Amino acid sequence: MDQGSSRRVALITGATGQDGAYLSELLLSKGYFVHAVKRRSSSFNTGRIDHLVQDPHDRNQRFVLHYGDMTDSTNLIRIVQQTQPHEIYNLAAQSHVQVSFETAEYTANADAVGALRLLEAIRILGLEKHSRFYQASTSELYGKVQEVPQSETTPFYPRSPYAAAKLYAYWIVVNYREAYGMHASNGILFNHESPLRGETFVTRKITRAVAAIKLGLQDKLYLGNLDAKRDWGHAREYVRGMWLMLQQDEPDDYVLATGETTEVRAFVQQAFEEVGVMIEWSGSGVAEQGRDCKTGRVLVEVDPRYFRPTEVDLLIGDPSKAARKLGWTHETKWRDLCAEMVHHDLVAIKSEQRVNVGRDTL
Ligand code: NDP
Ligand code: GDR
Repeated sequence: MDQGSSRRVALITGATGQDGAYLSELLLSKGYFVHAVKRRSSSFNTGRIDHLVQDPHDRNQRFVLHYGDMTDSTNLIRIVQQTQPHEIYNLAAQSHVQVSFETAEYTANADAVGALRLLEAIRILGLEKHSRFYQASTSELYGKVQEVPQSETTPFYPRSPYAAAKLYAYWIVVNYREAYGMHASNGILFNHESPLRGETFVTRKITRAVAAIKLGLQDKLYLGNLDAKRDWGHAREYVRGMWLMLQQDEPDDYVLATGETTEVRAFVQQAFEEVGVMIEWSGSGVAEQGRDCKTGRVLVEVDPRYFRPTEVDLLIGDPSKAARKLGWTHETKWRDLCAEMVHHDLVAIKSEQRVNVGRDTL
């Protein structure tokens, strides 16, 4: 494995996820040698990065996959030791908020202690001054609304095992920066979506369902809290912000967001409009329904199983520090993002043999 002496070398955990795929593409386009960590799985889990995988016999190979897991410190130490990365992007996490209520201990292990393991690997190997570190922190840290818009100075109030685990990760990054002089930064990223978004997050669940309903493959879309408001941006633009954070002379923490917030209900409406269906709402709470204005057919229903024990009602970020210091801004508006996802899913679902409607759709 010849990394080339002058080439920048990056290590990405969570490379098989939405952000990992976009970040891998970005770094490869910038000439980096990219080491990507993937978990062992009994089924293929590299669908988002298959187009980047190269023949290991190719002498010009610049994208290398490593088996790894955030719960295995010896494995992480070995990967960091072998790859000697200039930049480490810690994107791996059990990232589903509702699932974290079911798998709280595992989520803490992977998301909180996992970040610590990686930081310790850097320290054990004496790479504090060699490896810069990015931590995938989240707007879920803000949780219960304290102030809006939320910025780097807004107090945290986590509302889920996921957010509590990410809170630990946030602070351990700050602590290792201050204690050991590491170039370690937190990106406090608000929700970002794309056609690569996991199918159980609300935007993708909606766009896939709208496409499947349009194609006559699904009857209805069942959702939880339609009142929740999120600040949705495009994932491709957010990974650029991650990279910019590690190019700064000094490490710091930054919010990446659009500054606009939208109800889940409005996203549903917009997604249906993309396929020519206007939704009319009636009822409230668990009795709320969305009907096709023309036919009266019920297309959206509320199912309380998707309600969370504690909810984050409103997220809207203030990205002005990132704009000022990194020169980062978002470009894609949420309606265009929604359109891109619906049109992607219309094509994708046509090529699937069946839609896994009965599958876990949290
Ligand atoms: P995804 O859920 O799409 O990807 C998560 C990645 O982590 C996958 O590659 C997954 O592997 C991997 N992973 C999960 N558990 C482990 C583990 N124990 N060991 C090693 N790898 C593991 O998330 P996103 O790409 O959307 O998000 C990336 C990061 O950013 C996450 O940490 C998330 O919490 C955080 N974040 C995301 C935001 C968003 O809106 N997308 C906003 C703010 C923060 P596999 O493919 O095998 O499941
Ligand atoms: P979130 O994303 O919890 O914000 O975490 P998600 O898309 O899961 O939920 C957004 C909002 O939609 C409401 N909702 C539903 N959510 C899901 N998943 N399924 C439903 O059926 C449904 N109905 C309503 C939710 O209650 C919530 O209010 C995402 C993840 O990517 C985290 O890893 C990341 O840290 C944050 O974004 C920022």
